[in-house]
Amino acid sequence: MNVCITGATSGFGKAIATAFHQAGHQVILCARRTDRLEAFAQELGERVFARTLDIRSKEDVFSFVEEIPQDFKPIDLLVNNAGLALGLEPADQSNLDDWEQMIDTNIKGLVYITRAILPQMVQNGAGQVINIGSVAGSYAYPGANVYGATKAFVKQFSLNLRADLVGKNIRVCDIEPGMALTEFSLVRFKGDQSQADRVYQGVAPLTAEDIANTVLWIAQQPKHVNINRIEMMASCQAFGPFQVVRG
Ligand code: NDP
Ligand code: 8X3
Repeated sequence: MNVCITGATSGFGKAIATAFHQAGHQVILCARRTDRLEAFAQELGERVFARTLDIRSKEDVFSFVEEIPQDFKPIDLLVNNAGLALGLEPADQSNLDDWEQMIDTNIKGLVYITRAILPQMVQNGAGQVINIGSVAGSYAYPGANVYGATKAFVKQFSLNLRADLVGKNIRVCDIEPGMALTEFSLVRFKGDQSQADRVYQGVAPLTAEDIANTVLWIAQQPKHVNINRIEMMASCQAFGPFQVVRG
């Protein structure tokens, strides 16, 4: 298979790329940090096409897809993983630039690359899209405001893609993980390592490998099986009560 994975320099994306590469597939990788991307591509060796890309740039997303070498086509699987949360402040105190970056990455970037690749899949009569959503797209929590809303978009976009693509031999899934140990919190807290560490203190969160195994399993299902959504959490995480403010 030829597998395109966005956000492959860290966390889930890197683990997903490793899992598919180890399983013998060709991987097409992108992310913004060239040094990390090149080092990772070298580490993997053969069967890799890697190219720096900021998925917020519509023009560059389409150029990237154009530049994918012929021997890495057709793209059998697109894993829309690149994304981020920025900040945990209440909505009235949030940074508007952070909100825009989350919308531009988690929604617009995901939409650009999906739109750039889908016609090839339709023409080829085969393909699969696996989106990385989040439990934050289904459950509200304080400070998740725009981040959670972007992941709700990813969930509904995934389901609507299913509706459009049914009968075209293209499968779509939204994986919705809870707390997982990656660089996610370091990014959310703008490089504050101690704040990021506190998120995972005293618990066993999901790992990037847990997500990679799930993506691989979904891709390995027979063609007639479409996993629509998978919501997964660390055993230590569950749901809180509704808040009721009295008086
Ligand atoms: P990481 O921060 O470890 O990885 C995020 C990846 O996304 C990096 O490779 C980063 O690469 C890439 N990325 C970010 N912005 C862009 C951009 N504009 N263009 C291209 N690549 C970009 O976090 P995770 O692995 O945890 O996150 C992966 C996905 O999983 C995200 O969509 C996140 O929302 C989601 N998620 C994470 C959970 C968690 O608890 N960890 C739980 C649920 C969902 P670079 O900086 O080099 O561009
Ligand atoms: C990341 C999981 O619970 O931090 O999407 O929002 S959570």
